[in-house]
Amino acid sequence: PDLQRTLALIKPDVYPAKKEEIVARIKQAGFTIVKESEVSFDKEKAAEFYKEHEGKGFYEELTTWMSSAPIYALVLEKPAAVKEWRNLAGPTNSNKAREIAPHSIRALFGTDGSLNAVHGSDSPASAEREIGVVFGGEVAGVPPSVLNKETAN
Ligand code: YYY
Ligand code: MG
Repeated sequence: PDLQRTLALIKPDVYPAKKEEIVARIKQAGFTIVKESEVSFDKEKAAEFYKEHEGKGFYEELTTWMSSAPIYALVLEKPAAVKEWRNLAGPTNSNKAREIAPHSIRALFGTDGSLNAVHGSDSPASAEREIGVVFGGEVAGVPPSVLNKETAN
């Protein structure tokens, strides 16, 4: 099956404290980490990243929070990566996640409906856009074979 890429973010509520545990779960689930880096959003970058939510009640708080401290960004690759990473992350609200997906990352590491540990792109188109916002486009446009060489140890 064709490989696909998605964007994962480890958010300020759990970064850096839980980063290693979360990355271990990502690897355990069979994702290839194509690129990873600590990043800091300023308010404008957070607003661009979450622009689909502009105007919603939580937008101001969300973008302020996501620009308040460093986060950890990863480009993940595997077949059906977008859906697979959303499944591993779990439902948006960590309290709901604990009810219906108790082994998910948001169930295990998140707090509530806002502080929920991780981000996952919601479609291949979102993944491409978000990878561009975070990594400046140099990942989205480059074939996996090249990228994997660049990031190999
Ligand atoms: O894609 P996902 O992160 O699962 O949820 P979104 O509906 O895209 O919302 C983005 C982000 O905003 C969510 O992870 C937490 C926060 N949020 C919130 O604080 N309050 C809400 N009612 C909905 C979302
Ligand atoms: Mg979303």
